[in-house]
Amino acid sequence: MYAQLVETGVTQVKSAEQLSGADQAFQRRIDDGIKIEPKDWMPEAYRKTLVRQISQHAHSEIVGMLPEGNWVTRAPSLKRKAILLAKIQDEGGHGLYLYSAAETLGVSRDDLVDDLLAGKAKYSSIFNYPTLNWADIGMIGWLVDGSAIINQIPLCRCSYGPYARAMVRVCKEESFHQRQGYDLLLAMCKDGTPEQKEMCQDAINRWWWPALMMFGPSDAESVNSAQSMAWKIKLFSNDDLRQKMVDQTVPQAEYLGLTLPDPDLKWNPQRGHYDFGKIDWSEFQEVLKGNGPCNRDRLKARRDAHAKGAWVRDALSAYAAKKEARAAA
Ligand code: FAQ
Repeated sequence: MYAQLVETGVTQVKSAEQLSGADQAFQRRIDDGIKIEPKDWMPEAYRKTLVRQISQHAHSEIVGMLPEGNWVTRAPSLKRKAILLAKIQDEGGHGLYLYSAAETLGVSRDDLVDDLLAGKAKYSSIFNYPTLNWADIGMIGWLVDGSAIINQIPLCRCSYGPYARAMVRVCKEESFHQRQGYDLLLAMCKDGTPEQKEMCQDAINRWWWPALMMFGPSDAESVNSAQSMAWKIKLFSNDDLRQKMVDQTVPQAEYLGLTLPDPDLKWNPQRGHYDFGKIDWSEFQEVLKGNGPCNRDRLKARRDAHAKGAWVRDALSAYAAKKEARAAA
């Protein structure tokens, strides 16, 4: 796939002759599977690519708490509420590890958060969709965390040490998140009332296509993939991971007795994969431009939370200054 991406010329990857001596030595380390650590020399473009991807990932975890947070007070039982709270707290933790991983590349967390609040930074398109009924919480666990795992397991082997190590724990937690989502849907689809099963069908109708969009634009349109794959920041292309998600999810949907909203979905014995219908990339582009159903609400919620937390940051700075003054005295 990497060769195909380079061939299509979507992204220009420098040939060995075009790379400087330092760049060549760096590329050899990557090719040999040696992890790059914060104090190692790295090309500026490698550093920038990592800051871009890791910070977008961190923002996604933080904004991703909002759609589920909407249901904490309305969870149908104490057990489901405790599970949901634990999951949302895990996502907050993932955001914090990821901001820390980004900081090892010489950027400040404050600047990254400012970019998010100013609407300058991207976060995953999926979190701009609303959670309208309780089954949506199951769909987020099953489909959204499910997609996140497929994307993130390879990142445990990516070339940048702090990002790869952060991903190990993140993936273990995402796996619990996916299981709890599927368990919730099993309860509604297998043991629930016909109305509850209908809620699940309604939810999958709304979440299926946005979940497929999470993997990013098609390989032909992905501007960053070729270089990121050469640097082993990404190990698989967007389309390969998306196909994996479809193949994995179809039998699980069948077991739930739900219909995926795609008339073109069918097993292709020649390819050994499911074929699926065309993704509406115009919808994806609109969401990225800020015009999804919840973009404005999500940013407002983050801005309000940040403003409300100002006194905590002030108190911590005052405490740190006092401690420093005491130590100096
Ligand atoms: N949404 O050239 P590519 C989670 C942008 S965590 C928004 O293919 P790349 C946990 C992309 O940034 C979910 N923007 O880019 C959870 C680029 O724009 P730029 C997040 C998107 O980086 C669960 C442009 O399009 N996971 O779910 C999206 O090589 C439940 C061109 O695209 C990660 O961040 C999108 N979906 O590949 C939390 C994983 N897709 O920056 C709470 C790490 C693409 O040039 C509840 N990230 N764009 O201006 C990655 O693997 C990659 O960054 C991709 C995109 C695959 C997302």
